[in-house]
Amino acid sequence: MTDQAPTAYAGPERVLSGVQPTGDLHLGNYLGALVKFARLQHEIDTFIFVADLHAITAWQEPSKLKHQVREIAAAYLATGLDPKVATIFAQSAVPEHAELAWVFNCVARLGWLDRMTQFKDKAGKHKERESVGLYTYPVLQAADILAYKATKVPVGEDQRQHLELTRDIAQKFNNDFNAPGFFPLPDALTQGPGARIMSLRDGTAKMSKSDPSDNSRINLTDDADAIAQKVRKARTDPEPLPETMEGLADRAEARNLVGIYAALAGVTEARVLAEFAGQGFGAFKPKLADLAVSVMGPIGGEMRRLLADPAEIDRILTDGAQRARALAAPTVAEVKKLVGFWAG
Ligand code: AQP
Repeated sequence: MTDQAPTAYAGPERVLSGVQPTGDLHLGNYLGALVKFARLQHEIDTFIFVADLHAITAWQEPSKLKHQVREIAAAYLATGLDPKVATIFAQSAVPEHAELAWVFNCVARLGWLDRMTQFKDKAGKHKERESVGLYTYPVLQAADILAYKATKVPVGEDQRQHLELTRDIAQKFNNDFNAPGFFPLPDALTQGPGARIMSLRDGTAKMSKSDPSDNSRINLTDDADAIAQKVRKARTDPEPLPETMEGLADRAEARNLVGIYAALAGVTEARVLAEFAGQGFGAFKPKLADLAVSVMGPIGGEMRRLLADPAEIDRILTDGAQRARALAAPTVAEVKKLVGFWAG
């Protein structure tokens, strides 16, 4: 260990993010992550992966996992990721993720992981029954990001704490191995109106794939009828919409629906209130349903079209994995040298 002053990373800006193939993607994944990927690919070198290593931190049916990976890849393509512009790949096709994660397991401290709220939320009262992988999940996430020396990570608000841990790991690695500026300290890109979409049944819980109630979320593959019905059934209150955001302070469900409308329409929440102030949910919900159908409907259709030709998706993932490995392998080789491995 040295106590050398940190030197700033001087490499290029790069975006990296991923989604787990653990079930139907929903509006929260779409607004919190996928929309940002499609936008960023035209601004910065962008790497987007399907997180199948992360997925098995909870049980996944082996006969279905490959298809689940293709579904996420189809969602990426249907929401505008262009494989000629962005690098799209499956995490398990790039062994450097797991290799670097082991080194980072030895850099991260138990106390750091003990503070991760997502593990506490997911494990609940029975943490001794969870996989060790679920506990060290944020360490693998740090490896995902730093194998590519990514500097920007577009994620939902729920991932902010994990990004802080990635920064801590990068900083400690740079210090411990006397390699100032070797890894960047990446920034989470969580800004935007879709950063935290809440459940349609409970405005205090995030919209999540693993919520047992399908009515709690709008899935990317829901058809128009399902979307309209879920919006109609969404929990609300009897009050009309107020004129300002302050008026939504204690109305979690109402605030969530206004936020969803704003994110889907690409306008501010204030603008939504300017349009609907004084109206009740009987008037607002059908407008929201129409908007959601018009944005999400074509995505589901395009996913179904893409999934009809899995060979083409596999071709894109194979090509992406080659490009990803070409970048990650030299970084991990340098890490092995810095650590002093025999095979370094
Ligand atoms: N409700 C949400 N609002 C905004 N962004 C969200 N994300 C997830 N839920 C919301 C963002 O979607 C990206 C991919 O998430 P993931 O599938 O890798 O894992 P997750 O965050 O654990 O998503 P879920 O839906 O909650 O899955 P389960 O239920 O399996 O845990 C991330 O950028 C995440 O921030």
